[in-house]
Amino acid sequence: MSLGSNAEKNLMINADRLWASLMELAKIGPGVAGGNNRQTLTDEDGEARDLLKNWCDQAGLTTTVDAMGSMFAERAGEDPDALPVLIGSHLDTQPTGGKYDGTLGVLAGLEVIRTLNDLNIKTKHPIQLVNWTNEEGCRFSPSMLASGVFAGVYEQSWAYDRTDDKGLKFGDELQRIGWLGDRPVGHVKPHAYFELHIEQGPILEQNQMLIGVVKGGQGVAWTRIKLTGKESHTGSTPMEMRRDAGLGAAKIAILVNEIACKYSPHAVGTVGHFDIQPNSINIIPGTATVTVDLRSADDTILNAMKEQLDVGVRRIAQDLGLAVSFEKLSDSSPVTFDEECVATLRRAANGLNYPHMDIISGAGHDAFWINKVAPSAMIMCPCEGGLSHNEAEHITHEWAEAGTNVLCRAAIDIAEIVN
Ligand code: HGY
Ligand code: MN
Ligand code: MN
Repeated sequence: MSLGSNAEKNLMINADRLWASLMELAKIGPGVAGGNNRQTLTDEDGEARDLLKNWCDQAGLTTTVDAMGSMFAERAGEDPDALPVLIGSHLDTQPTGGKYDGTLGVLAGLEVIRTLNDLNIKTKHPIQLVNWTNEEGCRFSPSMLASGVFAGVYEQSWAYDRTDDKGLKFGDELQRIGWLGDRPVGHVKPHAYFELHIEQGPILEQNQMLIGVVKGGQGVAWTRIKLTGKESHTGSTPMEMRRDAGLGAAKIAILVNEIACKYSPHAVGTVGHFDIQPNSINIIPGTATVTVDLRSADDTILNAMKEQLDVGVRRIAQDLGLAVSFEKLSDSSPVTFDEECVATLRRAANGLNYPHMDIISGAGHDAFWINKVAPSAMIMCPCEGGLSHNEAEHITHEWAEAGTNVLCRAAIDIAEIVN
């Protein structure tokens, strides 16, 4: 059912209320430079969940929580047998994250529901607001963990055993913050899923677009590589006798950059984490652990990069006399979103006369996994300078408002207004 009546055509969200909620939530887990450090399953994540739950209660929603801690707050539909339309994203942040990555998608979903309540708009399908646990994957890898369990990509027991760099387990931390839900993962069967997210790249702003209609996303391959050499004295060990794991890590960073640049702009590659031990100025590093993040929207390129990484790292290890081990942290193919959902979002942007363009998401999102179990699609708003995963991440009121208006139109289009 598309947007017919004038009421629907004039339906706009309350942008000031949305912005006030964004700023209120941004107070929880403040960073050191104006952004946020609200990592998954920390006390700060628990505080943000409590605030969201209060807001959902005030909006008259019924909140359920599943065994991965994902929150589902339902606005009832008129047809009790109709499956819910899910809208949402994530509240967890990077250690030096911004105020809007994930948070905009959750609070935009809340604003859609608040607006429908204000106007007493009734829909056939229920609408559920979702906060997915551990989208970022920086504390407990891989990213999009809870949505991955929801989509059957990961076993819940495997997810529970994921550990952070202090050896704390995901399952134990979920219990500790009091958000181990009583519903089985998958207790909700979505009719469709829509996610609003900041672009986290420069394309929309450079093209003066308000909306990105996301047709799909890059495939992602995360690997943790451990090199083992031999600690020895930096002063008295001749160069030809060394087994320098730190040197190996540095060469891997150069290798990853060379591989990705070979396929640029259709690929990216990063070594984001280095751990060199014993990290002493006058000891040759005996062990080094690095993480490698390879991405491409082209599966052939992604597979070629993975192969070249494997061959190149083994050669580096052999040349330097190092032992090497690989741990695959995540491995997902490029994503293509549901055509009907994408068309619904494009129709909503058109109806609002917002300048928009099709885009492929560079970053990973929960919608990538939910797309496996329900028709899903995303919209994006620009972010200043394309900057994200940086405390200086910023968006304008206008961008937040436009994205939320499109989310609202699309959600009620699929949820079907009945009054
Ligand atoms: O890694 C990603 O793309 C997302 O930010 N978790
Ligand atoms: Mn995100
Ligand atoms: Mn992120």
